[in-house]
Amino acid sequence: MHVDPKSMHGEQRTAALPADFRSGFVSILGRPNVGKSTLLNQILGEKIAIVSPRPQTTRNRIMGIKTLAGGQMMLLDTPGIHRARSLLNRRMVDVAKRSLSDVEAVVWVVDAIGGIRGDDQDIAGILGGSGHPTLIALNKIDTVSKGRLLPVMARLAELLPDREIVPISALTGESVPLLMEEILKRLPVGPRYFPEDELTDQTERFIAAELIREKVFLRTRQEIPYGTAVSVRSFEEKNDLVVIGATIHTERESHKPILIGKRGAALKEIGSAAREELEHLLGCRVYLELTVKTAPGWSRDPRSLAAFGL
Ligand SMILES: Nc1nc2c(ncn2[C@@H]2O[C@H](COP(=O)(O)OP(=O)(O)OP(=O)(O)O)[C@@H](O)[C@H]2O)c(=O)[nH]1
Ligand SMILES: [Mg+2]
Repeated sequence: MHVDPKSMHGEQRTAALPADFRSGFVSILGRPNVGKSTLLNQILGEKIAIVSPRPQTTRNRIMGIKTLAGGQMMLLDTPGIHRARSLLNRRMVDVAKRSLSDVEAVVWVVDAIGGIRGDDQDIAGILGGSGHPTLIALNKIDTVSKGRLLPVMARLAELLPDREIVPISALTGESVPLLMEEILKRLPVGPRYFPEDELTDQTERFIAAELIREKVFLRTRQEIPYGTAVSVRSFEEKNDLVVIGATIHTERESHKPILIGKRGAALKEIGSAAREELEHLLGCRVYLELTVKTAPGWSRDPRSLAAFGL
């Protein structure tokens, strides 16, 4: 997807890149809920990856492209790595681990509030053996005192020695420019792969489905969001209006009335919250038609998972 199609194209596209222009793919890894998607959005300055206070929000690999004067990085936001039991969660963890085979560098995001957990130890083990240049982003420093960071940093240095640790806040943006500089230093000299106004390889349809899923994550409780998937049935541009038809698939019949709410109130709230963000992202008016459908066992069925990119 592009941002602002009228931006600076011609001039800069033909201008020669500096001889030391760097480029490459970078995986953003970490356990669930540490702020990987928030970091991607902060780096891009646009929201392309959905965020929620619950773990296991991101299910797919999401690429964001950041072009700077000195280089271009293709950042891969990934699902959180954890000891997964269900088929859906195992597939998600596989997506994250597989991203390592496509990248030149890794940013390991660690949660300064939550501290180091068993999943972090597993990740350190994976990264220690991977041979990729790795930076550690110690995130959420807006909420902890400096004194509390030190023991976490010491533990990280034990788990994965000799890697630069950059304390950041993905939420406020504090030290994120410094992190970007450090990422760039670790990439090889290379070409600019994408036009500089390109933001992501995700389609508008995919982002629309994700934004709807985010609103379900934010507005429903317990296991409901985890048993929910969203697909876009139709996406039509009509003059200055985009008409989107989407289906919320829910694993259980009993979740359907909760998602729909009294006289459709809950579904209406989900729809209007998603529509508002879609209008901002697409830069035009959006008409969103949402329906809820029961799809028993979709998260345990490999064919259904494949339909959702897993
Ligand atoms: N205070 C604070 N909260 C943050 C920061 N970064 C992320 N969060 C919050 O942490 C929660 C999880 O953020 P996400 O970006 O969805 O985390 P994630 O690592 O992508 O999570 P999964 O996709 O589930 O693996 C959200 O409530 C964010 O607002 C930060 O720098 N400071
Ligand atoms: Mg995420």
